[in-house]
Amino acid sequence: MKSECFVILLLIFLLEEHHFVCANSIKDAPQEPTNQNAEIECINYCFLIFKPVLDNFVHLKTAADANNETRETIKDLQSQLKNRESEIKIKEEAMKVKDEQIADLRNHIKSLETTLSERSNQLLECRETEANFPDSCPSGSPNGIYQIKPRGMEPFKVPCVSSPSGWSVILRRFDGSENFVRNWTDYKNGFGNVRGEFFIGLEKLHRMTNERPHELYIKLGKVDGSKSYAQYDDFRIGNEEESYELKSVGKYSGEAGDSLEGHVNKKFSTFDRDNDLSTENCALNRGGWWYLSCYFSKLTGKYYDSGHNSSRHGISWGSWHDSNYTISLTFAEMMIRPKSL
Ligand SMILES: [Ca+2]
Repeated sequence: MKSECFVILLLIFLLEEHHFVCANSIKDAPQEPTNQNAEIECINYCFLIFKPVLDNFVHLKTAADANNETRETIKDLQSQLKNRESEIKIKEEAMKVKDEQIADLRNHIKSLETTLSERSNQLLECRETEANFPDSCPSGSPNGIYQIKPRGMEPFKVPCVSSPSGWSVILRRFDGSENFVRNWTDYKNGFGNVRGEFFIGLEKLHRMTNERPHELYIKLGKVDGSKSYAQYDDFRIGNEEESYELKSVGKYSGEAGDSLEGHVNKKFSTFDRDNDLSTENCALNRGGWWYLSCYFSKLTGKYYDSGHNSSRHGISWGSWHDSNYTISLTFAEMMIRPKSL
């Protein structure tokens, strides 16, 4: 604004000065017609003098306008920056609040985890409490491996079947993966894998069947795919001092015929413990069983994929294969359950 005033004053001054010069020139010059030419020359002279000044003025004016625009822009940007700073500050406050909330939640989660861990330990302790194991396979439960605790015994695992319901598998043969020609100690304690071929053990059978009356269910299969079964309503085993004698099988029912009644009151024999009635050892090359001299059945014989063994070492249930003991069954399962079910 100051520069504009200065330019205007300068112009006024120059106009006055040149008007005086031109006037003197005209006055000193001869009159008509040279008087008119001198006036034109004066105007041209004035134009030449004023034009750079005017150009400079325009340039200064343009620069001043641009400067003003820049100032406005800077002012606007400063205002926007201030707004942004305010927004950032608000967001920082909000983030601080959120951080505090997250810290609170983390503490809460940690507290819950501690509580959960304590509850899990309590639950584990409860599960490990003897009273929480069923004393036999639970009725109506799906097939699977269950931990049971018959009265007066430590808990142990046993396969339970759902159909028929509530039965515990005590012996299983189906692929020959387990060796059944084993000594007395193995038959006493049990062997094999409860998820595969196995025998539960005579000591457990004795204690389970003496604690409560048990039924016995036997499933059989041949290499041709045919199946059959035999059931007994009072299965009971003596103790070790009695050589795990087969005390009772009860009443037979089923389709495979009765090949176990003849073994009642017979002691258990293995290749290293000959309790049978034969002058020889019936358990040689065969698994342990309640041999007499020697057997009507033996579900602990050797496994033959062919379903046949001429030495009669295989798995047998005589009444189902016309006492042809060269036939060897390819499937056998013994199951028990308490009679009160
Ligand atoms: Ca003998």
